[in-house]
Amino acid sequence: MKIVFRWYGFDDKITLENIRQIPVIDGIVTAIYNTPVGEVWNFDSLKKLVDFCGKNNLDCKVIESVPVHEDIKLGAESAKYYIENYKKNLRILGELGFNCVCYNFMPVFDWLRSDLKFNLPDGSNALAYRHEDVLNLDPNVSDLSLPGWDSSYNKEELHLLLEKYKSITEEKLWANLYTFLKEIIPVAIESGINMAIHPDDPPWGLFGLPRIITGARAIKKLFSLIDHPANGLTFCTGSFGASKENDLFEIIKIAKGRIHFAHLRNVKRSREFDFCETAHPSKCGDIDMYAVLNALLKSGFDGYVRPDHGRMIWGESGRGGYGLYDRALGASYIYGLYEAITKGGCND
Ligand code: DNO
Repeated sequence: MKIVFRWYGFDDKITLENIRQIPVIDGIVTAIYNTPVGEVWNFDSLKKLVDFCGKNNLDCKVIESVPVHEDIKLGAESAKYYIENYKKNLRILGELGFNCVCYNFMPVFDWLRSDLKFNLPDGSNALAYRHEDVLNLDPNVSDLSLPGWDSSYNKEELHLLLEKYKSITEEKLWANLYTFLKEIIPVAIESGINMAIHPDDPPWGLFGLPRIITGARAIKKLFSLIDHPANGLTFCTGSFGASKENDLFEIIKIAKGRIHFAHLRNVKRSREFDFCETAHPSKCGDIDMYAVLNALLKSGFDGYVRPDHGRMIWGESGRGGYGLYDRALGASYIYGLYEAITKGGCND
């Protein structure tokens, strides 16, 4: 298992010098952020990232994300063009030694929260989701954007896109996912890359848009579409764990051998559909992080993990969920669990 840290590239105010001083970090997970979604990434820019990580003694093997163009999810005419570009990106990434690509298949919006600065009792703040607030948002008029999103649209584009999705049922979205996977998985295999789909966050439909990667049944279905380990999963405890319907241990069982990347973070659920993010340790939220990591390792997991969204602590401000301090605490905690589990001290 390798612990990686998300870095938003040269524009990130958190530097590799900062990151390499977190003693448990093996590598970086990053992406190219200034190329429009669907276009081919520049080889030299990627190489520059890889080399820079290397100079800082950090591995650079994981991409999060290569975003999937909406036309692919919509099954539009131009989907073919964007799928070909996706393949080109995978080939370039393979050539540069990347071996894991995280992506998602959520229509229009990536992860969604209603509050980017929810006050926790200890004076820190975190990301939170209140279903009622989200239902009251009209995506056509509200300003929706989150620091982690790979793309944002202007109002007209967004309106047009939402109109196009009116005819996309869950079934159609599954069919379009299959078309995409059928084309790209063989290229991923050739390029030595494991594809790791990120679950929908939160794992339920919003604004009338379908969301399909939501829990155990969906993951079974996903794997059966293309039965190859390269068609794999990013196991995100916070995304799956936002719904109390999801049994994380059942998902780990189903996804044995197919989890290539794990996002480990904790959430505290309140009313049905409402939750806030917390510090990583088990005692801070509803997820038993020890039990989850233990189950993952017992299932043979040997992929990448990263601390996920952190709180803002010690007066830090910046990209919501992606400050330095709390993610560094999270990484150290994950390493502590890993060491205890693998040294056998507290294994059941
Ligand atoms: C949020 C992240 C997601 C994730 C994408 C993967 O912080 O977990 O934005 O990167 O959904 O495609």
